[in-house]
Amino acid sequence: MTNTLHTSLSLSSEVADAVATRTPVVALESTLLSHGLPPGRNLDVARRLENTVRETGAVPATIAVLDGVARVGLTDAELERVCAPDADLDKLSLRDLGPAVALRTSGATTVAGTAALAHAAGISVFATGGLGGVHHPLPGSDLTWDVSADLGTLARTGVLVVCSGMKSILDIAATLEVLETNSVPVLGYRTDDFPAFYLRSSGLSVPRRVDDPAQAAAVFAAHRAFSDSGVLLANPVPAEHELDRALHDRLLAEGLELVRERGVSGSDVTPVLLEHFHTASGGASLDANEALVVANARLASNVAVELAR
Ligand code: PSU
Ligand code: MN
Repeated sequence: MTNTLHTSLSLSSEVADAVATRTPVVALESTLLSHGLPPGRNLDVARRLENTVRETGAVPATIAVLDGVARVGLTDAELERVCAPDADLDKLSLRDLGPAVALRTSGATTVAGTAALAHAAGISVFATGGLGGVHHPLPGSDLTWDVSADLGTLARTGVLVVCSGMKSILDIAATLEVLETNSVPVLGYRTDDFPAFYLRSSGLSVPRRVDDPAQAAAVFAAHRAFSDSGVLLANPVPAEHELDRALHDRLLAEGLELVRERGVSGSDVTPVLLEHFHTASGGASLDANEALVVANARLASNVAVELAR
């Protein structure tokens, strides 16, 4: 038997070289491109994210599974494939990686899937938009079992994830509790308020605050001496791109109603809600989403540069 995982994890030569020479690398996820943004716009964002990482002195490693090979660092043609209107990629969380590799299918990786592959490739800094979390219970029930595998993966994977908090469709207080239970430090970047993706504040406090990339890097390095878990660095959406709160609340209520009407569940909930925001906000949520992931890529890159010092 061949070593399936070994032969199925493929680093681009640029990324392999950077990892070997301890050059800063930033992992980027692909679900936000294929399932979170409309075709056309997603490719622009994908390239902008990679350019932002390069400008800040690190090597970008966008991650996806293509024809059963987990690719860390995509060529431009592979990036185009991930973003194509007819891509029809699966959404791959960590539980889906084994099946995708063994059955030779293709998919975009979520935070959980990307973090696991980045870690396997020797990359410790990762930028995304929003983390998955604990969903509110369905009407008529007082308990939900829909808890994103992003949380369990961060609990066991030593990566620093830079995000803009989590989407306000989630139970953010419960999500922060689960992160605490799993010993994942949560840091606010230049803020005392935990962000909520399109909004700069969720109304909840961050457990800790850092004010520059060097502090974030130092916390991550110190944490890793005691624990195998990851660290969450929460960077609020840039103020000029924050969604209007009233518009946000209306879109969220409509989106949740849509999800209920159509009986959407599981991993389809987030993409359906994001699409509703994007079509019903006249593009404002797209601008916010792009601005926040670009800012997160820049911050992740700055932290990766500090870590490599
Ligand atoms: N950030 C974005 N857009 C997205 C996501 C993050 O700007 O679509 C994705 C991430 O891949 C994250 C996923 O892992 O949303 C959460 O999905 P779920 O709620 O099904 O766990
Ligand atoms: Mn889920």
